Amino acid sequence: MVAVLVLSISAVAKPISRRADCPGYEATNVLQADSYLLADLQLLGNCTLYAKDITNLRLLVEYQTDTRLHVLISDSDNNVFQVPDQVLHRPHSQNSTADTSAIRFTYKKNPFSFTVTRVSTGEVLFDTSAAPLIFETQYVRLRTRLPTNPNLYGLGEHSDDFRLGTTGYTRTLWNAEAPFIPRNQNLYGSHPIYFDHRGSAGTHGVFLLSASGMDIKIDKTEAGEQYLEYNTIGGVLDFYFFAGPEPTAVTKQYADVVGLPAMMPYWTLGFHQCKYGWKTVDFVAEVVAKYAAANIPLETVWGDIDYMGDHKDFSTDPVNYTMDKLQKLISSLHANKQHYVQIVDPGIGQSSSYPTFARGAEQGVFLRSLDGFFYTGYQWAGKVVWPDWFAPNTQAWWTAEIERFYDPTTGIDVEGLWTDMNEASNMCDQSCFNREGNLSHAIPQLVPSIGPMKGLPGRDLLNPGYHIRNRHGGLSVNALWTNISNADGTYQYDTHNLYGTMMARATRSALVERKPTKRPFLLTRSTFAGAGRYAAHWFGDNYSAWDDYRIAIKQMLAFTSMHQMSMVGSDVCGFNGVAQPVMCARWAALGAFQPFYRNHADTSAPEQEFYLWPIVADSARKAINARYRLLDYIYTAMNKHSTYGDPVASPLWFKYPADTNTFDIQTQWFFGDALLVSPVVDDDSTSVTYYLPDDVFYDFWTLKPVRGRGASVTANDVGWSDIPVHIRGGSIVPLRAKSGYTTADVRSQNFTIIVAPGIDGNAQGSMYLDDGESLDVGTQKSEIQFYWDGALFVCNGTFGYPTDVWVEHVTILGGGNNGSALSVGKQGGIPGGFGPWRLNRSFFVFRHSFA
Ligand SMILES: *[C@@H]1O[C@H](CO)[C@@H](O)[C@H](O)[C@H]1NC(C)=O
Ligand SMILES: *[C@@H]1O[C@H](CO)[C@@H](O)[C@H](O)[C@H]1NC(C)=O
Ligand SMILES: *[C@@H]1O[C@H](CO)[C@@H](O)[C@H](O)[C@H]1NC(C)=O
Ligand SMILES: *[C@@H]1O[C@H](CO)[C@@H](O)[C@H](O)[C@H]1NC(C)=O
Ligand SMILES: *[C@@H]1O[C@H](CO)[C@@H](O)[C@H](O)[C@H]1NC(C)=O
Ligand SMILES: *[C@@H]1O[C@H](CO)[C@@H](O)[C@H](O)[C@H]1NC(C)=O
Ligand SMILES: *[C@@H]1O[C@H](CO)[C@@H](O)[C@H](O)[C@H]1NC(C)=O
Ligand SMILES: *[C@@H]1O[C@H](CO)[C@@H](O)[C@H](O)[C@H]1NC(C)=O
Ligand SMILES: CC(=O)N[C@H]1CO[C@H](CO)[C@@H](O)[C@@H]1O
Repeated sequence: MVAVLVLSISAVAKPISRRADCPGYEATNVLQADSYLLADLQLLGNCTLYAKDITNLRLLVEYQTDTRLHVLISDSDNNVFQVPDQVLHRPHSQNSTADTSAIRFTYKKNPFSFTVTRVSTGEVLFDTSAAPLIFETQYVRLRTRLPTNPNLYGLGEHSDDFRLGTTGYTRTLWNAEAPFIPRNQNLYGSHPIYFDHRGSAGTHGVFLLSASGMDIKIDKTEAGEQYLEYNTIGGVLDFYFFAGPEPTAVTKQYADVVGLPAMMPYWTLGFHQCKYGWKTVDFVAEVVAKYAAANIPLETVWGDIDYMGDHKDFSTDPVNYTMDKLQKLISSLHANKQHYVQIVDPGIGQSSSYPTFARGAEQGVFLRSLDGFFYTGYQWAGKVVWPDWFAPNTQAWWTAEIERFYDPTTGIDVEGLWTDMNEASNMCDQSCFNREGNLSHAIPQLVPSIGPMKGLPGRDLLNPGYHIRNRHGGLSVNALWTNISNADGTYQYDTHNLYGTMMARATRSALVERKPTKRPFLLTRSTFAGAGRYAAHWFGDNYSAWDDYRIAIKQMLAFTSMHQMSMVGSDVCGFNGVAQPVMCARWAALGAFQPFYRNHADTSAPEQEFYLWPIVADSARKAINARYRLLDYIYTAMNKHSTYGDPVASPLWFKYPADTNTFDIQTQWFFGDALLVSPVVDDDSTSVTYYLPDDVFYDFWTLKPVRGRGASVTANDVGWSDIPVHIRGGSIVPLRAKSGYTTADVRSQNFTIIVAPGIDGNAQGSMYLDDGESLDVGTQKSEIQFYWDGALFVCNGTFGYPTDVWVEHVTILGGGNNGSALSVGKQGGIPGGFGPWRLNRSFFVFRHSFA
């Protein structure tokens, strides 16, 4: 959270002698083998567009698998920065070959360009002959030709249309503090992956593994030729092409490179309440009590920076949030099976009397200026220093600070942490740079050594000639100065976009050290490709307005289906501004069908807890009740995402890739495989027009069948607590028979199984069960499959998780009964006639035994 004054200072362009006709490079010394290709790329003529050209490049092409092609263009000396393997560990090549690969690399020698083609169709997916390659010390440009008006998605984090603009559109990747999540600007995270969906011809993905600041331009030339163009301020061109051809296959292939999202604890799927500006612990306790009085389930309470003393990490406010009072609050939450999460910021208050700072200074963990003094700026704690996540002692220091303050017996026994401000955000722009500091301890002489892949020497690290469209102006404005070096000799210029993800990784490790057997929970604001391995993410400081309610949907879709982050969601009811009851009622329902479900508001915004307005309370109760009955369905979808990369939420075209009507849809989604969510989206409206693909669906609330016709359907009189949800035909959905006040209560409820036959009469589903909190559950898990073939219902799989819960009913929807459900209940159908069965073994039942 934050409200920041933005002083915009744009860097001044330096005059530089340029030539318009950059001739590019020539490929020489080409060495081609079955599974790879190597070549030298020789500069044909200086271009000097924004910086000096690099004369000798190296090309490496690897057929890593039959569906993954790796193309790396680097400087031949390997000095140009590459994302360190310790930050993003690359997969090894499996030595596939051009002959077996689904996509093929071809190249032209002079000027050098390459294409990637889908073998099965001959379709050209990527073609860099659109413009000569430019590879300068501080500017790299590569343009690919594309079909006109392509269906491109991804390139988060942004608040623009889910299907990206194709004319005059620029995506800037430079992690930045972004209050109000402004449109068409760079936000908190960088995920340089796009999906190119070509309908029935297939989907592919293109990932540029680069942390460099960049503008990605999608536009047409004057002659009307469509292109996508990368413009970076340096780094290498490290591409991964994913062949798909199904959209879900692309995202799984991407996960093979950046990793799968961490599995979340079960309780994190409960409802969370947070607010910046809860002045006292007593006030927080009142919020908890008011939720209980309103009978609105509350799972987790969050502590924003209000709890801190002088806004310093690992401290409590001596008056309003004493350690003693906080401990009492947490004990009472725990007694009620509720949870507590707190915020931590990377900006560490610089004061010798602040032990966290003193210990960090002693261990040499903070970023420093050239002369060895601390690099300082301003953040919530006032004058601050920042941890250098590349320094050798930083992890140990951070872990020790977390273990000390969050000691379960003597400190704050949180269940999770929240890392904010980690772009990293600096309230100080370039004008208040200072480097004062008194080192309490001798520090090792810091001589930034430029080594392989750590960044070229001799660059202007503050004002590169090419200005990306950073929303703050110059690269260092409201951020860490880009000329600051990290302990390993790299510079913030190159590593800026990695800061938040490295902090998230360090924090996750600390949480694991603190409670080694428990699955950690961590929420981070800033992300880079692969951040899902460590953390959940919320979409930052949005606004309490209908537009931001709608944006929450497309942001979720990009993160879950394309960025391999599963636990994501917006601040429900909006962070800034005043939440209106009808909007908040709608958002309470919308949030219940997204993975991360937290109500949060700014200190300047009025209270917006769900119990404050009757219509919001009604909507929240109904939505949470449905969500909690679906918890195991959601948990199963989360597990599938964490295990196999199948997105927990996906756009309609992921399931109906050939249906062109779905390509632009950004206000409906599949939550898990089976539930199609189609909320009211217009301001203050009680009707919604949504799309139903040509398939059979069942209304989730009434269980009535609805035949989709590949057309829009309008629902009128949608009440303030209603949200249209459909079960997709062909699915089997496990539901708890009853909800509960907490997720722990829900876990002791029995199940009822809903079978929603598809057009062919069949259905399938699955359910994953474990204890919900162990980091390693070993064999104590159940992976259960459900099948229905029109005559026989089967439940089989593995049943390693010991449980006392039972299946009470199986309900077969539709059938010959024209909408009325058949069910097997307590009296009927179970072989032996015993009614419900315990979920610890396989089971089957025939149609004729259904009551
Ligand atoms: C580019 O310019 C550098 C000096 O600035 C020169 O050494 C080099 O030969 C030039 N390269 C080409 C291909 O013109
Ligand atoms: C692929 O080839 C490289 C180089 O020959 C070799 O080191 C590596 O072990 C091979 N990998 C696999 C999976 O075969
Ligand atoms: C402590 O609580 C009081 C009473 O709500 C409030 O006036 C004061 O601003 C709070 N102090 C801080 C540091 O938030
Ligand atoms: C960064 O640039 C500023 C402004 O030119 C300069 O004062 C400072 O010494 C530089 N810091 C480093 C570490 O180079
Ligand atoms: C810096 O440290 C020295 C030696 O410990 C001390 O004498 C001096 O007062 C300190 N200066 C400041 C500004 O804290
Ligand atoms: C679950 O079903 C079993 C078997 O019918 C029953 O004994 C038990 O009371 C049920 N549990 C709950 C929480 O309803
Ligand atoms: C489970 O049942 C289905 C449907 O009858 C069957 O196809 C499948 O092989 C069974 N799986 C196991 C592990 O028995
Ligand atoms: C219900 O049955 C009637 C008569 O067979 C048929 O006309 C109608 O389309 C059916 N409705 C649904 C929803 O299947
Ligand atoms: C900076 C910015 O884009 N703010 C937007 C936040 O949301 C409100 C309401 O949707 C818009 O009006 C603002 O323009």
